This record gives sequence, structure tokens and C-alpha cells, in this order.
Amino acid sequence: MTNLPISADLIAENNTRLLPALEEDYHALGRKLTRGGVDVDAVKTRVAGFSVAVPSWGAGRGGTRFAKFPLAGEPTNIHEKLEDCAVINQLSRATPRVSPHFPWDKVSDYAGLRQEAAALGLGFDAVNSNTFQDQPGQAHTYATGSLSSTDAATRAQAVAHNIECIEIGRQLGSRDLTVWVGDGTNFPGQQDLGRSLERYLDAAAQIYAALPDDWRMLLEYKMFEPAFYSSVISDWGSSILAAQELGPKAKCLVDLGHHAPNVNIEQIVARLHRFGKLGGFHFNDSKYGDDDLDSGSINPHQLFLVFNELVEAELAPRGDFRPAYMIDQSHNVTDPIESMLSSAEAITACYAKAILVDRAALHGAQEANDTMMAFQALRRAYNVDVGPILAMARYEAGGAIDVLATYRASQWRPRKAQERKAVGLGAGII
Ligand code: PSV
Ligand code: MN
Repeated sequence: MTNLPISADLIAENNTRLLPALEEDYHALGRKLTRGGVDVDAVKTRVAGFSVAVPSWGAGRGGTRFAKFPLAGEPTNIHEKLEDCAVINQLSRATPRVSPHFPWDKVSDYAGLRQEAAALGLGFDAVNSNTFQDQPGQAHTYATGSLSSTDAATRAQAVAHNIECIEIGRQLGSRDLTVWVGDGTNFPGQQDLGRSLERYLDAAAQIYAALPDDWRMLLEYKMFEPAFYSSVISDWGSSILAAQELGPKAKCLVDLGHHAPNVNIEQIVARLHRFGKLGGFHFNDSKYGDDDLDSGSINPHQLFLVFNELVEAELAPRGDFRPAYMIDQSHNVTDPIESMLSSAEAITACYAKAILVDRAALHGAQEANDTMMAFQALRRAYNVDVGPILAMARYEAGGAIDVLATYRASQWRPRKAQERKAVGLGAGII
């Protein structure tokens, strides 16, 4: 029995007002696409089947290492975070799973948490371990690194934490463990670059050995931060080498913000897929580094090109191709619910545009070395306003035609500002 947070009547009222215009736009787009041999309903069906997870931590206001500016009514525990995630999914119908982070989301009863989520229409996605911060009462500090620490007891503690995350994830119904470590150095010579990777591989193998058969271990790489001279798993090369050494259940996870500026991420996607190692994706956008800005807010064309490769991969799957898609953003100046509603729409729009690419025309032009026509095949799809397809898919699934207007009309945040306890000030990381 589900008990969704936003009034169904409110959604229906807003939809009723917007439906006539949407129908007009959807049919007009349908006629246009038909001229190119594309069935708009078939595209809508694929779009309706697309989903992206939201991170539990993304429901709270993020911050920089300088400050965090709390939002009145923001969630302060996993229960409130689930409620907010349920709002996002109820309106968007595109985010039915939450990716939890431990120990941030620790509770005493995980079966209860799973039921609580299910009652809100949510399931759980990849579990994320956290060995990049020390926790109160922790026996060994991660100041020397975690899985790659020079200290054996610290490595053992980091391994045990990851195995505990698998155990929690089993109770929540997850099937992926995402491992991102902040391990690395800030000075040349601080640690031996070869031996630190050796230690990481050895510790990661112990986690891998504890993975259930139907689980995957997603190795998230990141170029820099918190380590500013070298990171142990800094790039897709390190990630895929580690994944290949660990075994078939180990895959790579691409976080868009974890590359140097201007890196050709879509090519990385194609490479990882070629070797059956594309396991997961963290969506966000950036201008300078790991900015964690909203997906598609800076470079929507790059997002489209990434999806173009993902659709190519869907059409030519290698092994068990089921990438875990997740939004991974820091919402420092917006209401996180609004950012994730807007991001889910931006991400789904790029997927829809990638579906619209005339693959026969693209592949034909590629084979004929007709550069301009190959590019135009992409350009034509990118230029289509797919908004009506997304809105119709949402409407038919019970969501809101205009997600942001309906969210604002619900007065969710002002109501929560009255009910929820205030968050303290302070520097915040997400
Ligand atoms: C690291 O920057 C990262 O992208 C990883 O996915 C972490 O789990 C998350 O951000 C923590 O904020
Ligand atoms: Mn990430």
C-alpha cells in the first residue's frame, strides 16, 4: 500500500489545466516525427521505461568546503530524505530508486527502512561506502588513506566497512556496491605510486570476495580532490585495470564531473562498453572541476553525446548491460527537490534525443566517411524539442505535466519548514 506525499488531486488539477496544450504539442511533434519515419508513441514507451536513481545525500543542501547555507525545511535524516525523494519520483515518475550512503544513512532496522521506502513508492539502488571521512569512535583514521593505506589495520577497517555495506544492501534490496575512495597524495613522494595501487587492489579483492553472485562492485574513479597530487583510482584506465583484475562482477563507474575539463567522456563510455565494463553513471555538470552542478546546466550537448553512446551500447549489448544511472549533484543554492526534478528531465531528454538519432543514417554516413551527414544525423536529433514526449510519459504514469509548477503549488518546502527541525550552520560536504 503506497502513501505518496503530494496530493493526487493537486497533481490532477494542474494536469487538467495543462493537458489540452500538451496534447496539441504531442500530436504536432508526432506528425513531424512521422515524416521522418519515427513513431512518437514508440519513443514515448522507451522514455517511460527509463529511470535514474537519486542519491539520498542529494536531498539535503550541499555545501562547499567554505560554507553550507541550510534551507528551511531540508531533510536531516534518511526518513525525511526518503520523503523528499518520493516527491521527486511522484512528480517525475523517472526516479523510483534511492542510492543510500553509509554510514550517513545508518538505521537500526533495514527491513523497516525498505518497507518505509516501498510505501513511498521507492526502492534502493547501489549502496555507497564511505571511507573518505573519519566517523566518531572509529578505531583507525583514514588520514593515511583507506583501501590503500600503508596501515594494515586501517585497510582491514575499510574492507570491513564495505562488507557491512553489502550486508545492509542485501537487506535493502540493492545489487550494487559503489566504491569511491578519496585515497591519494598531496605531495610528490608522499606515497609510492605503485605500492599504493597494489594495496588498493589487495583490499578491493577482499571486498570482491564477499560480493553475492548477483552483485556488482562499481569502481568510481576521480581525477583529484581530496588528493591534489595523485589519486589512487584517478581515471578510467585505473578503474578498468582494477575491474579487470578483480573479475567479471567488478565494473567501472563514470561520474561526469571526475574528469579534466574537455575530456571526451563519450569516447570513454564507448571504450568501457567495448570491454563490458560500463557499470554505472553519476550525472552532474561542471565548468571547472568536480563542480557537481545540475545535469545539463552547462553542457547539455555533451550529455546528449554521452547518451548517444549509451543508446549505441543498448543496441549492441556486451554481456549483462545494465548501467546503474544516478544523479550525483551538490545543490548549494537551490531547493534540492527542484534541482533533481529539473535534472531528471534534462537527463531523460538527452536519452530521448539519443533514441531519435537516425541510426541507419548515422552508420551509413560513418561507413561512407560522409562527415557532414554523420554530424547532421546527430544534430537533427539534438535539435528536437522532446519536452512533449517526456511530459506525456509522465502524465500517463501518474506524474505531473509541469513538475516544477506542481511542486511549487504543493507548498511542500514551506510546509516542511514548519514541521522539520532546523539544520545547523557549518561547513558542509556532500
Ligand atoms: C565523490 O566526489 C563522489 O562523486 C562519490 O560518488 C561520492 O560517493 C559522492 O561524490 C559523495 O558526495
Ligand atoms: Mn559520484
